[in-house]
Amino acid sequence: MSLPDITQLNKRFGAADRIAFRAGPGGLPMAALAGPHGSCEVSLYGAHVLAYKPAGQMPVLFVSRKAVYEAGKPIRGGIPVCWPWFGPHPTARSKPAHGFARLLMWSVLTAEYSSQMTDIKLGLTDSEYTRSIWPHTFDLTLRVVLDTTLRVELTTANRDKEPMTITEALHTYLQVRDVAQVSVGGLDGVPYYDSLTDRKHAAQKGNIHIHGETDRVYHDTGSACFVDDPGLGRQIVVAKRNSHSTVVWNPWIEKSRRLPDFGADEYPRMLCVETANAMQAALTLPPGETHTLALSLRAEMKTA
Ligand code: TA6
Repeated sequence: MSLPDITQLNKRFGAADRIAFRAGPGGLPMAALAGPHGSCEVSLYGAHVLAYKPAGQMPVLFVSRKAVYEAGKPIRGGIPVCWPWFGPHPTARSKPAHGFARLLMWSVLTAEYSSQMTDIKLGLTDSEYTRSIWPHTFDLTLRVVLDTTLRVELTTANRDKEPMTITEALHTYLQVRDVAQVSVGGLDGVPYYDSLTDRKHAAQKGNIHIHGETDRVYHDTGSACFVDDPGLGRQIVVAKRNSHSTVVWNPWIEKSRRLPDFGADEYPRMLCVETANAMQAALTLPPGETHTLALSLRAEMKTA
């Protein structure tokens, strides 16, 4: 995988203390964005948001200390882009879990800022490699907008002559103080599929509490999620647009031990609340059409 020239990126897109490109972990190029309301970091590898820190607050995203930063491997944490399929490939288990978008180097399309906002767009188009595992031509854009919230927008453009069917997710790893103390509101009454038991449930009862390995796909919901974290004295709001599924995941103890790029002691510090179109929310995009999956993250300190 050829790495973009960081000096050229800074010449073309850099902007004083607002937009800077540098070699991140593993030497992978990343963009550091800053503004009056906070800062964030986006790896060009996978168009992967690695960090988001609102001004005066603790970081919002979790990244494992054992994360791997190597071509062809997913980064454990931040906001992985799962596309053009969510989860294992529906028929070919040899194909990468959660698709290939998070395993490829993206290019910088635009990088701009104003007094309140810093905004970068990354792009990925089909290649011989992608067409060998997914026979479609496409343009994929990831836009990250840093202002009083962090907005992440994944836009799929079907450049093919045939319709394309995708599932997708912005697989957000939130940083929490102790996941066993956290509650997640916004999904009360929503039906969900429990991936651990392969069972469908008619309705979530009240807020979600995590007391073991949890891996659920909530269906037919456009609702924001409210992650209440008493340990850090804050609530993280995960709002979304054009997403019909929300995935909630924590590996807990045993699964954590089986993940080579995740510390066995890290599961209390994280919770995935994922903005998705998964399972029956698969999207079929006609030729020439576009679709944008949008996420907005904000952290609100709880008054004492
Ligand atoms: O978050 C839902 C999920 O599909 C879980 O089943 C678990 O596999 C997680 O994603 C992590 O997937 P990854 O491929 O990043 O290890």
